[in-house]
Amino acid sequence: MSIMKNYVNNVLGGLIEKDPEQREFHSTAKEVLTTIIPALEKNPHYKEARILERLVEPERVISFRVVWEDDKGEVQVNRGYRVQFNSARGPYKGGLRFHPSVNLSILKFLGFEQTFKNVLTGLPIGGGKGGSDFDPKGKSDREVMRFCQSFMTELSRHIGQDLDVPAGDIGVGGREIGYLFGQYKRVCNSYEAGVLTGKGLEYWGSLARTEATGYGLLYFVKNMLEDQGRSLAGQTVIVSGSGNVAIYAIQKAQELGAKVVTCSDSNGYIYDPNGIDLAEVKAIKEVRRGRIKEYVATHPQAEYHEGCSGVWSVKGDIALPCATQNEIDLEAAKILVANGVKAVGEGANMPSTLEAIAHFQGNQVLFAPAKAANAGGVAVSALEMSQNSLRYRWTFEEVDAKLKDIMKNIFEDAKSTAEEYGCPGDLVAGSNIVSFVKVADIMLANGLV
Ligand code: NDP
Ligand code: 2IT
Repeated sequence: MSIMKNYVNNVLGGLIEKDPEQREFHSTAKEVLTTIIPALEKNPHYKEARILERLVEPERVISFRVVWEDDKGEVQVNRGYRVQFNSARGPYKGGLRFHPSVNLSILKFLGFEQTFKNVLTGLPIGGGKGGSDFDPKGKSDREVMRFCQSFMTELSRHIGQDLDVPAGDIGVGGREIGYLFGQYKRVCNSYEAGVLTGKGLEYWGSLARTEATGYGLLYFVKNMLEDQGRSLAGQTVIVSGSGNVAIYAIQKAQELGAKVVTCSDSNGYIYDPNGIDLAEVKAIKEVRRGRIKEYVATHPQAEYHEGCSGVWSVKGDIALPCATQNEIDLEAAKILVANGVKAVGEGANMPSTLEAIAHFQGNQVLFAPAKAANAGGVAVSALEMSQNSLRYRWTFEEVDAKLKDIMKNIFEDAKSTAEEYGCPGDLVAGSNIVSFVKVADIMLANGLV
């Protein structure tokens, strides 16, 4: 075994030994570290500086108690976190996730992934992630507000516009960011607009931030297809999820002439042979905060199937997983390939398992990895920070044009780096190497950090 392969295996083995239960974090670390071996071989000084051991260790992990009162007057206790992973490129930046499954392994995987994703945007932001095991589902607006206020009362000590800038993720959208921002302002007695992104448009939010992740995903996939002489027009697309990322991915896919036939939530999926009616999905999810099965009440031609994983058995040309991690396992990947899928674009973070990625790549499926394909959301968050610093607002068209450029650059960087390092067409390796080399060089330039 080569020296560098051995080095990577030792570091990965050390992670498993230290925190055996952190499976999600081990997966993402394995995906990144095993694909950057060519860059380690070109730069043997990284090993001497123990750069991998430094990269996999978050700079700081904060865990705290969140106590709040529900509508019945009962006391509730949750756990809050912020993982400040890496500040080489700028203030820690990354979303907050509110979901019962949240734990340190999930937040470390997301923070590690975010560090590399944020470098790809070319904008000056480090990587972090946070959240809570709080479940916003079934809670009243007042309960969500009281939770957010309690959560921010503690979090406010650890963030700041030049220190750490959270945003949304699963379970955290405009409503939650509004409550969190209100409490930050109250606790800190200062209007520090750039401390959070994804804010409402009337209080320093950026136009196109809501749409950015889904739109960016489609811009990336469009670049990837056009590079192969293909187009999105006329393609059948399978989307999972029905939240922020899925909704705006569906919107842009339809605008670009594709037919989207599915969407889902954690209970099940919809198949609409006529193409998903996005206005209805928005009414269910954004207005009523309902369940996706309600779709069939107004669309009798559509089918609802219990169980979200069945969505991958629907036949289509392009699959866009936009729900959550590990939603495409090897079995689902085999079904997709057998059904003739030509491209996969990851809107969610780590939606495909390592085995599923290998199966796609081994079967000539064009594969757009999450940290490149879904970077549009955080990119527009960084543009929101820029606008807040300028005390100025760009038009929707200006932000959208910048987003398009950023997604094109990410695709081209990943593609050319994959070629340069001897793995042409492998956008997983290409994007990991681009960002790894940049972060590693900054960390070395900054001394023993
Ligand atoms: P939302 O909370 O808006 O939507 C999440 C969607 O995924 C919902 O439809 C939800 O269904 C479904 N979902 C959540 N957990 C599961 C699960 N365990 N199994 C099946 N379905 C599930 O979140 P976002 O759209 O913001 O995020 C979706 C993904 O995109 C996440 O992986 C996130 O990290 C990633 N992402 C988000 C960005 C953003 O800007 N928001 C940027 C980049 C990536 P249900 O309602 O039943 O829970
Ligand atoms: O995973 C992600 O990139 C996000 N949830 C968005 C983070 C951000 O800071 O906008």
